[in-house]
Amino acid sequence: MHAWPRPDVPSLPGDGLPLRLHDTATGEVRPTAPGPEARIYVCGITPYDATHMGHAATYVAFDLVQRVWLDAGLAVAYVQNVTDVDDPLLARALETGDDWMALADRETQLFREDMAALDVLPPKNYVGAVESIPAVLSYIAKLQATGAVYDIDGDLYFRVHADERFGSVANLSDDAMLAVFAERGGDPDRPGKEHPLDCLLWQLERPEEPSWDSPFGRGRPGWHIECTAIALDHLDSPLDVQGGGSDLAFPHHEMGASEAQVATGQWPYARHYTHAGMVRLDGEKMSKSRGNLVLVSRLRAADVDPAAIRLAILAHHYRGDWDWTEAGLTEAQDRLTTWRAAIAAMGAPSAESVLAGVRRHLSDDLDAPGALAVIDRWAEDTRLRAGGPGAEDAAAGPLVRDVALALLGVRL
Ligand code: 5CA
Ligand code: ZN
Repeated sequence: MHAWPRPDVPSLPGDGLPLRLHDTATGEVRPTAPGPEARIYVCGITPYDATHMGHAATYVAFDLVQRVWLDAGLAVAYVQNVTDVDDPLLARALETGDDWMALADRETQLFREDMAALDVLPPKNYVGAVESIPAVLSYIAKLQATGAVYDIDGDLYFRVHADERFGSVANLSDDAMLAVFAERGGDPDRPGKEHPLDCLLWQLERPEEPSWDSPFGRGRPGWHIECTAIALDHLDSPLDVQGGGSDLAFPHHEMGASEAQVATGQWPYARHYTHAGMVRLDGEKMSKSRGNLVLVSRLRAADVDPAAIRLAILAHHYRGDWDWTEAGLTEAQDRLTTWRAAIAAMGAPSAESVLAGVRRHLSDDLDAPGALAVIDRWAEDTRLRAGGPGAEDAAAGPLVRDVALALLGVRL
């Protein structure tokens, strides 16, 4: 599958800083990516509806990871998937009478356009689940060879406790795991399961559903193994970062890590499991299933500057949950206007401390609000000096423009 066009990234003077990032598994902010190439897998969309601000915020957060790594001189191997066959997509297609493939193609294309508009750097490999079925089959076979697979009426299940470290990504209690599993696509109560948390690897063909030939019978893959297989098919393990929204920590990233650890015999699957907080609307998680959506495409159609959308996101630390509001967008638009005026103003003070400050904040667990405050102070300084005497640096405006674009993805 193709991704979207790569926006320009200006190179900045001096050296970027190594990125420290929060890891859900250990609860710590730790250094990332010790090698010359950083490897990241970020869970992509299930394309049955348009990109909302929650998706946008998650992909902008991981875009910052990529930007900080590039600035630090690392090569970045970034893989993102498209869950182009899964229960919610098929259910939506059935509901609307759409062809499931046409629905997935349409929404994936809209997502590409939204990401390009938001200046999100594309992944190196953008990979669909459907095109990855051969990889999925090979990882199921590997799991089978370890004895970690059993079947119920022909459907294949992974014994999650075949991984002795199962549970150590999200660190939930048994009760919490069971409750969340049932809420997020799991089937804890299916008769015949050896353990309620065991997860589906391959589901035999059902009426009205797409299916593929396999050594295990015609059917389709379970959700978690799709991401595991796509990641390991394109990236050496351990990954430096497995990323996604916090709603994926359990079960998705927990199950994926255990599948990978059993299939490869290697621990850890990822050195960091990093999760973005949930964006809410009126206090409720924004979600396609709830339908309480603010869509990127709708804002774009209303001529909202994508740089303002990005600034509205970056005003919140990626790890916290937050509410999308009109007031937040207005504030971001005002900030954009102020910054644009400052970079065009005569008499701007030197911006070297802006570069250093933005680098320092972003390298410390992506502290985007701290980085915005650095540019705010410089813009305010510039305004106060306008027309007055004082040290002037003609290179300052262009440098701030480059810092904002290269590190924050904000086009001034
Ligand atoms: N296709 C799977 C991952 S393999 C999936 O979760 N798709 S999704 O379309 O539901 O979500 C895409 C990404 O956006 C995921 O990383 C998810 O965690 C994140 N996400 C979904 N809703 C929100 C939200 N309200 N706030 C922040 N991130 C969100
Ligand atoms: Zn995933």
